[in-house]
Amino acid sequence: MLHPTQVTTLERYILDQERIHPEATGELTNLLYDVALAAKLIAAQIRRAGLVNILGTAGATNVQGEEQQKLDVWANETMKNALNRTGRICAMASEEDEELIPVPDDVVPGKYVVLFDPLDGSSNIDVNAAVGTIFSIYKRLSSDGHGTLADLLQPGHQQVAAGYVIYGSSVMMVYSAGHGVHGFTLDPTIGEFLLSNPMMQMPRTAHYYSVNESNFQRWSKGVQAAVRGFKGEDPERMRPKNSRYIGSLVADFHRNLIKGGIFLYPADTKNPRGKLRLLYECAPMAFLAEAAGGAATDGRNRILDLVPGALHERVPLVVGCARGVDYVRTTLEAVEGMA
Ligand code: AFP
Repeated sequence: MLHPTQVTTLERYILDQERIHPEATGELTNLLYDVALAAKLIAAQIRRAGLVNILGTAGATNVQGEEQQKLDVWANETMKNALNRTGRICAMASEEDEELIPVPDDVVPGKYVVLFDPLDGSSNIDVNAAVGTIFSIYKRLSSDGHGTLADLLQPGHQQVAAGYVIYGSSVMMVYSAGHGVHGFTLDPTIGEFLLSNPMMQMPRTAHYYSVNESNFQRWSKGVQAAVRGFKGEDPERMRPKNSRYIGSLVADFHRNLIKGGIFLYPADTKNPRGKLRLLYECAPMAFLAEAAGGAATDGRNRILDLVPGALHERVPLVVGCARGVDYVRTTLEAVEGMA
């Protein structure tokens, strides 16, 4: 048991990591701390959701045509306000905003851009299931002034950091700046994220698969074959797995990271490019998966190599334990041939 004065806070941990990596200037530390502050505010609001009668739809729809709930709007504003006047970023993009979000004119733009999904899985709030905030950080490509669309449309392998906050039975922030994946649990009594899961590793063997199987008839033959394999119909190549699906990417990914599993959101006839967004969901989760020893593909290509053409582009996603991800890729190749 650690004495309370021996615990490691998020700030202390990131600072220590920076000391190990001399190229670091401290700005990324502060940026991650800005995200953590927003996460604490969002967590506090989510905890109160059942009490203050703010549930329900805000009446608006977001750029994907999905119904927005009030907490989505609130979380989005909270993220923007936590980041926009810090001088550390030159632009942002959010799953809830159609266009690039510039920093105010009276703020000197910084060297990073941040992209985020402020409240992923928000349809789960009404039923008290876990939701999350996903973030992704890149260095700007342009040299100065306001950030541009090109600064935001970078392939995932150029991320300098990515992570998520899961608002579950406890609140956890999980991030990677490329050197391992680290998890911090919020201690609500002192309002600090404390190191709880250093150097998280995706288990080598997947015990679970997570997919919305109600889409089965809409999948390609290859995807159907891969999922049948997870159910035990391909015993020579794949051991049967247990199934778990929450419908909240952060929660499904988090369980697979800890217990060992594969998450899929494949293309289907209703969503021919998949449902999840490359920049706000797939690239940051792929960055974390790879940093933890796992893998992520769109079925054929490594997610981190995909070059986004637009802010809200969607791609199919297969992410989790490397062997399971590879099983999906090779099964697609065998059934459907090379693209
Ligand atoms: P919501 O934010 O609308 O709940 O969507 C959540 C999400 O983007 C992702 O977190 C889930 O993995 C996925 O959609 C669930 O989609 P299905 O409901 O189609 O399974």
